[in-house]
Amino acid sequence: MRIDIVTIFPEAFTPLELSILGRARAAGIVDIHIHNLRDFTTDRHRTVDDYPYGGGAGMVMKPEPFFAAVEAILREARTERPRIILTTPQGRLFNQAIARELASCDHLILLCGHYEGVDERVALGLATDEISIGDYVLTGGELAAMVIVDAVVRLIPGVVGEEESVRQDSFSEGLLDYPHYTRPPEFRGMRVPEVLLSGHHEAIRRWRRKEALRRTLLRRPDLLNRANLTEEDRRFLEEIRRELAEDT
Ligand code: JEH
Repeated sequence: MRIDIVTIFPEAFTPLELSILGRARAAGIVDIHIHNLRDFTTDRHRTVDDYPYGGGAGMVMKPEPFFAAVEAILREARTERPRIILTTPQGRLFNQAIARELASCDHLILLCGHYEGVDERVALGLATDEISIGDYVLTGGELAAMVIVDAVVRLIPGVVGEEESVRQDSFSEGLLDYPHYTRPPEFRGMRVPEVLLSGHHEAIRRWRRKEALRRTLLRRPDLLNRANLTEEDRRFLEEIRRELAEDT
């Protein structure tokens, strides 16, 4: 997969060179190119912003450098139909289904705005997608682009270990994870649940499933409505509800 990022802060993307993504890059699984938007300006001052038509506070990013940057990328990459993603608070809310969809693409181009935002003609005439990573206010689109790249690249086969990608397809998707423990068996008075030390694989499987359901019920009940629940899951949920009622 090829990924191009267009930004006025190319230095902000150095974390992408490191860790998991750096490995994927080294292995030739992803090819990431960072572009400085100012390199696609034509004036002496390399101007990327201007005053908003209609007045108001702040500055708006001009459309021409974004169009010039994408046109240069398309000439170089010669890929069929890249997804051109504008990160913006007005976009559709990013989630794992969108990450999976983007992971199947050959070429992603991410456009990062700043200031009060980007001239609407970039959304209308250049981007194929407008995406927001969540309902909170960032100062620009760079962190959002990095979140999207991280979530997408780890889904490409060969980027993270086998185990993790298999867990993806499994029915446990859609629930919160169960609690994890490692050594020591007791730490500052907190004991590892006995069942995990028992070596009884079926008992461990049931405990993990029930604890995943318990956490999801307590912390993210909205996820339960969409999860694929088995008869066993429904019994566990009944037990959890009963246990909660006993505790009051
Ligand atoms: C933020 C790209 C480009 C922030 C807010 C506003 C109401 C009040 N999930 C996300 N959060 N923020 C971004 C994002 C994504 N993806 C994001 C960006 C840009 C992405 C510039 N900014 C900064 C920014 C709109 N607010 C409307 N206002 C006070 C009434 C505050 C501004 C504009 C620009």
